[in-house]
Amino acid sequence: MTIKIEKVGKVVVLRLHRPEKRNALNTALMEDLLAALQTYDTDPEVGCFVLTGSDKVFAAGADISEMSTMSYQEMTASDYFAGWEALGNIRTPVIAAVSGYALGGGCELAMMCDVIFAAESALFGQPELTLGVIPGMGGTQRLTKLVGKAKAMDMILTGRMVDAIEAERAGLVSRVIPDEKLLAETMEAAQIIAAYSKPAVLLAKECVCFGEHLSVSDGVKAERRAFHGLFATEDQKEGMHAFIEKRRPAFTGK
Ligand code: CO8
Repeated sequence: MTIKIEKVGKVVVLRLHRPEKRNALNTALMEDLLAALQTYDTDPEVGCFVLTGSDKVFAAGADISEMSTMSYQEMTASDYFAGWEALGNIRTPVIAAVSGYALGGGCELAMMCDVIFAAESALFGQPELTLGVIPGMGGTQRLTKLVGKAKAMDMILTGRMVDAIEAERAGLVSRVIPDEKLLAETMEAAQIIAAYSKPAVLLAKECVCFGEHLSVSDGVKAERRAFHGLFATEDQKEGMHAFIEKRRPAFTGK
């Protein structure tokens, strides 16, 4: 297996594990990761994923050895990298906990997650031009949406790495955490998310994701319908009654 899987309460931790290749993303790793995400996504006992690597590297990008000899015909016939888009169909929130290098496809994989928490040691970059190619797993699109054209152009055209502080300032990551606390703080956030009503969490994620494709007014209408729909759940009654009764809610996902 190219990943390690651990379930802690309602959180599934997926650890990229190809240490000898700096967690380079080959086809086997993609298949292992997607299979795990798809298996647990529909499990009512799973409320959040944490995707992480090692202390030194989140992922050093797509596997250059796997790609290096491929022809144009092989690339297009296999629609190389298209498989990664399946990650966008995962409905349960995914937090990327990034320590060390997140380069090329590694940075793009982190950006496919819903939230990125970065260790102080994290380094993000899109070095594809140094290899004679361009980002191929969404980097030109997602990075630009997250950090704006100026910073995205700077990173993609020069291939330089940005550290965690610069990444946070630019809007690429949501938290910078001391290395030794990265996993603990990420798990704390993941457990908070996983304890909420799962239908509500799924809709919250879905509504935020709508925003990328809809106008604000269409997005607000879709959000309102989703909000109304939650009044068909027991968890809505539980959450609001618990507030009124001054106790902690016990959500069941129903
Ligand atoms: N692919 C394959 N193998 C890799 C990769 C990689 N991306 N990164 C590292 N490795 C391998 C090395 O070849 C080496 O293998 P070996 O021991 O057999 O020689 C081993 O991992 C260790 O590597 P280093 O000795 O370089 O390790 P360091 O700790 O000194 O350095 C770095 C770590 C800085 C991460 C360094 O390995 C590095 O720069 N890696 C490459 C980073 C990079 O260029 N990433 C972009 C890849 S391309 C991409 O992601 C998107 C492509 C989009 C194409 C779209 C097509 C449709």
